[in-house]
Amino acid sequence: PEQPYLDLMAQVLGRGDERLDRTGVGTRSLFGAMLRFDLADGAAPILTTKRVYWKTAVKEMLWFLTGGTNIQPLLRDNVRIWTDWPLDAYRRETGEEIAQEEFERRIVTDDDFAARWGELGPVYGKQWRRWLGADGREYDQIAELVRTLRENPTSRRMLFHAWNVPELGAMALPPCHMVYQYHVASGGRLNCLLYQRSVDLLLGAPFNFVGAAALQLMLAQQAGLTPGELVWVGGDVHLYLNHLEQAREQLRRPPRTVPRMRLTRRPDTIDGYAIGDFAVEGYDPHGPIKADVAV
Ligand code: THF
Repeated sequence: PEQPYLDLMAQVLGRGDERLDRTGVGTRSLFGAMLRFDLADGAAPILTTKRVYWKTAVKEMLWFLTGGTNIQPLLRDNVRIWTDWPLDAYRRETGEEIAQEEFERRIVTDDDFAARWGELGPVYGKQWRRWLGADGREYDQIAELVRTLRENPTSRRMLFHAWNVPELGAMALPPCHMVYQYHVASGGRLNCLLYQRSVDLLLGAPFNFVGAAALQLMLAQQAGLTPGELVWVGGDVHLYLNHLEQAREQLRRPPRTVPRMRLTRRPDTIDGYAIGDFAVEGYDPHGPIKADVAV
């Protein structure tokens, strides 16, 4: 099940178009790709060819669902994958060469500091739960989705979107995983199609698969459905030039048995989940592969 991911990685490595990107690091890039993960019987898209910190990815998804856009709760939960963008802004604007650990410590312990420097702008959580309409109302796309999954599962409008055009400029980073569309197949299987416009194939994609699958499990449970397929579509799929060695290393590793992920409890609402409600079994990956994230 992760072989198509590895094949895509090999394609990007072998015939990706080399170009300079926004971050200045440079990438090899291919445009347009699809991967399909069958989540039936608990199968989880957690890669085995390197250790994926699946709890971090699930915590990130739970944070999106809270509607939050400040990194303070993430850091309090020991999730550091969003620190680089606020840290970069802090260093740029103050000229202070603060260490990442010190910056994170101040975000965690000082609410005023967190309010000023930990904010990412109107990113995922805001758009998913509180999209501000031209009518001044806030729209909760997730609550609406759960309602439709329950009441009108043949709908072709079951989706939520984060690409809020007028607010893009205020975001620390415009959304990468932009649209999640859902589909209920016969037998009550819940399928998801995730469209991701920009894909950091080595570091980001493995997290995005896990986050999307976790969300699919929660939505299915809330709507009385069972998880079906996760269809992932990538736009600009790239490997950063400082990730090529890591990609080659990963491609040398044979995939292992697919792990399972399940929910251990059924909360009353989509807002009731916590990291302890997720159990992963049979996860026996190869070792981690270290790489720097491009900011
Ligand atoms: N920007 C870039 N360049 N790549 C991305 O993947 C990315 N994201 C989010 C926003 N901007 C992005 C941030 N997500 C890691 C994982 C996901 C991230 C950012 C960083 C990361 O460093 N993972 C390491 C360590 C994990 C850990 O320490 O817990 C790993 O080995 O997986 C994609 O949505």
